[in-house]
Amino acid sequence: MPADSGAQPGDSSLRSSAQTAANLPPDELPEDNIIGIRSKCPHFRILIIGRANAGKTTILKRVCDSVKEPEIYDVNGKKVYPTTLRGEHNIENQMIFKSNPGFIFHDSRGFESGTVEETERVKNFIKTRAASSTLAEQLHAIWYCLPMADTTRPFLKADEDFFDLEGVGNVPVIAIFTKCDGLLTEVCGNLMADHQGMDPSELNTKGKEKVEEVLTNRFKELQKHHFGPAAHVYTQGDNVHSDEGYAECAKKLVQVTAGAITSEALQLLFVSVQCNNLDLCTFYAIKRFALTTAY
Ligand SMILES: Nc1nc2c(ncn2[C@@H]2O[C@H](COP(=O)(O)OP(=O)(O)OP(=O)(O)O)[C@@H](O)[C@H]2O)c(=O)[nH]1
Ligand SMILES: [Mg+2]
Repeated sequence: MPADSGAQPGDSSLRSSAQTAANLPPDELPEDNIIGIRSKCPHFRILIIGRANAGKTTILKRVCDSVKEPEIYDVNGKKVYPTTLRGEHNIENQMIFKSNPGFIFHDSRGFESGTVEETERVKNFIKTRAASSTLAEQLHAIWYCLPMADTTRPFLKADEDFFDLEGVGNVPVIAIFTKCDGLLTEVCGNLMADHQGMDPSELNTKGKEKVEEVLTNRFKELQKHHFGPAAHVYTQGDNVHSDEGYAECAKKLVQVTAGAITSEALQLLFVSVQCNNLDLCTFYAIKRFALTTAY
């Protein structure tokens, strides 16, 4: 945990999960004002899962509006230096972007076939965090990156197994379809073959529509699992640094995550840690005002 986090692991004053607030006596419920919540839980904690090279760090950089690599801390708050090997991450480590220190990210290459050890680590991590009695130590959301570059095999069996995993139930999971430009190229190739001489702008529009349809169907497939994702987003464009579509994806990811959080206290926390999304803050401020003045 970074030195400036304010909260200490195991701090018994940070009582309870807002996700399970309904089971708590009234005096232990999380505060419903943002100063109270932030004093108990200064960070919003997200686990990002995805194969090596899936685009995890890229999407986090867009969400946190950073061009720099994140800083990494071990569980004791000691700074660690990342390995240069792709996909090698310690899920317990905490990644923080200086541009948006309200988020703590945990990084995992997930459920790749054959990596039983990592699978167990992810399961244990989720289980332990779920059992934590402090809001600050709990996991608040999971972002699951699924690269669409391999169009013939969009999901590995191991990925699908994740969405049947007991214990994930309380934490909202958002599916992020990454590297969709590969899918768009393939779809446009098929369209060109079927409609020779199609106008390039029409081809592009129709291609994008088709990609959206394919991804919606893939999302529906995932939703058939016991703990399917609450929502999905997808990256657009191959220039991740300048494409507007990529920035749009990051913005939508934040919006759908806010919408998927069922606890009002956690939703307030999530909205409050946004440094870069004024629209979202305004939307939830108005919504909250409307709800409180309606009674
Ligand atoms: N074409 C394309 N490239 C992408 C996209 N997203 C990320 N990339 C590129 O894919 C490469 C890997 O991206 P990262 O964000 O580092 O992937 P990662 O999942 O963090 O990888 P590890 O940390 O090694 O597990 C980089 O070169 C990115 O620029 C995308 O949507 N389309
Ligand atoms: Mg990475």
